[in-house]
Amino acid sequence: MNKFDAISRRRFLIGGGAALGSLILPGCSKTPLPPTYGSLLRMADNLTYLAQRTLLPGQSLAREYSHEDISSFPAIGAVSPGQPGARGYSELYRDLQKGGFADWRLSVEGAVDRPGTYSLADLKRFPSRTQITRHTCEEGWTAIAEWTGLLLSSMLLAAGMHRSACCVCFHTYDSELVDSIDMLDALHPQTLLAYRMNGRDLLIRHGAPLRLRVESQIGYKSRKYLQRIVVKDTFDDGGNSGFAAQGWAWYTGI
Ligand SMILES: Nc1nc2c(c(=O)[nH]1)N[C@H]1C(S)=C(S)[C@@H](COP(=O)(O)O)O[C@H]1N2
Ligand SMILES: [Mo]
Repeated sequence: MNKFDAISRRRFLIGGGAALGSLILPGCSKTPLPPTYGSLLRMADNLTYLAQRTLLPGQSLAREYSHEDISSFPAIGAVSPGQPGARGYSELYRDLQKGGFADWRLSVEGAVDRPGTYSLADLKRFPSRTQITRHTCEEGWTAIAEWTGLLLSSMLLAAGMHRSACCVCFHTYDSELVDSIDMLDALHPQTLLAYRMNGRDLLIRHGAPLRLRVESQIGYKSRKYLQRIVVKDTFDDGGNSGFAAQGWAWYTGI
């Protein structure tokens, strides 16, 4: 057992009184740290990861604000991935957008007992949560908005996530790149699959019809235009098609 194994195991023993802890332990104790690809920066990210996951309670809540705090909110990326010529253009998305997303489905796959697809109406039948939170973009701006959606954890439980699950990968319409989050973030009580923003259906420029909200991480981890969710029982940051391989820090806890 190496030092990191020991620390992460101890953290789980200390912090794992909740059922959640024992849920996360089996798969993840095998791969306590994301790979570094020999990069110094990645090693520093891993130290941040290790420090936060060791010292902070994994389920600490991001601050929530009141309606008066809601601010203007820039949109990042394409105006719409359905617009020919736009960055991240997708014919699939264009057709879905044309149909008002009636044919859009979220696919849930991988280390789950019940893989399947969900329409927007299906997702809206889950209990919803509304939260007003601050988004922090790596480019240096912040913005506050109200988000409504279902907890990612509800979806994972409904899909029968395996006890060995270690991380959750997100595929989107506007990019070939895959991103992932660990189970502490995936099961975090503020991690949402959001379909509403500021009381209205999510606008296309903000990721319609469904986006991720990971309030414990920098803005780019909150993927827009969700297409597929894949649960993995070994650590997977998307490898060569992952964000991390493009030089983005995989873990950006705030
Ligand atoms: N699919 C997808 N998700 C994405 C992005 C993107 O370009 N495509 N941009 C990211 C970045 S850098 C930020 S800051 C937020 C911005 O969300 P917003 O466009 O709603 O402001 O989305 C993140 N999620
Ligand atoms: Mo960002």
